Amino acid sequence: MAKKRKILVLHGPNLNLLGKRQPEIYGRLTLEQINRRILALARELGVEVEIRQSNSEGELVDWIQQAPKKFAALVINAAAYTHSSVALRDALTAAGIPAIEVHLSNIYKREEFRKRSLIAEAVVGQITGFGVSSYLLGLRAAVEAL
Ligand code: CA2
Repeated sequence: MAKKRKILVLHGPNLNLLGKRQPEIYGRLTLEQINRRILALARELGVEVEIRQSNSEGELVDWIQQAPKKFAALVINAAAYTHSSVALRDALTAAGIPAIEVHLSNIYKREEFRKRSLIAEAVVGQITGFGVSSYLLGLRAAVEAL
């Protein structure tokens, strides 16, 4: 598939633990189940999606830097790095392709430190608080941005 129909979905640190702990905040779906839903929607929308997860800030930065070569847009749940990472923000700005920020929980209804997203100014927009639907809405927004 041509690059213009390819979208990269990135999951940040600890999201590999989904479904095992804190279901009251993050829901009961595992990351694999979330990924299956994303891939099913991608098929419906006629786009190709590649999904990656990393606990490492540097690896996420590398993937974002390389993204424009292969992908037309990206969807990112930067998890805890949302609130701390100037490196991710700079990488998203430099990449120059549309990025959609997503969160399972509503980061504005939680602890004070979660209310600040350092990447927010580097993305097209943010979808927060809709569980797995945040990713699905994020994918739809990324397709709109293509
Ligand atoms: O709501 C979201 O999607 C978050 O990005 C999730 C991050 C959190 O740091 C952000 O503030 C909001 C945490 C992901 C870790 O998920 C876990 C899942 C199960 C058990 C422990 C952590």
